[in-house]
Amino acid sequence: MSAKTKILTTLALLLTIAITLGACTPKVQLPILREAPDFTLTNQDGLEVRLSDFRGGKVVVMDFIYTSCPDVCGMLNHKLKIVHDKLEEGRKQDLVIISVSFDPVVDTPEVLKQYAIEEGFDIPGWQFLTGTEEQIRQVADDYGVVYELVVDHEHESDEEEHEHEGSQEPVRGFTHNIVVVLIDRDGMVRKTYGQTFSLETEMISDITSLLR
Ligand SMILES: [Cu+2]
Repeated sequence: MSAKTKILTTLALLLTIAITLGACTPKVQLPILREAPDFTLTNQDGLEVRLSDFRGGKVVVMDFIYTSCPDVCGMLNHKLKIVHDKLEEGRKQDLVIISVSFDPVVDTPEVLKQYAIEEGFDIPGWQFLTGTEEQIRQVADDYGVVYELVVDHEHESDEEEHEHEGSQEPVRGFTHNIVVVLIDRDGMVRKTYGQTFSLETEMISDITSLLR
């Protein structure tokens, strides 16, 4: 056998081993990053929800939003809805989606409930959570979520002020980063997603790997 043939034979052998191994191991093997910090908040039905309640059974995907966000938060939740819809029927009940609102002043349980219904997010297992400002700030800090209330007084209209009472309201919103956390059945953080992630090739296969 020439040196070249030997190398080619070795490569072919390695490739065969790689394919064989690839076929019988899960595609994704997410590392265990840390224990998910626990919290107790209130959901859209006014019930107390503790993150650790899901330990020992459910995979949790959690994002941080506010319902009056003009763009990003709604898009993010629509992505999570797609994830839920694409899971196999038998696995859906093992996934819990948690959306923590960092706008507790506006996002009361009633507002969260209404939002969930209007946006088509009122599916079993999806928890929309709120709490006191201190509680929310603590949870956000624990998960690396940064948000800040921005009140734009420039949009207060002097002309309309006398015509419509409501027009005196300044424009209110939040600047915030995007954090989506994936927690396994044992309450361990396995991945954190930021602004950009692929649904099909990343998040869905990550979640599926944890649901096995
Ligand atoms: Cu937003």
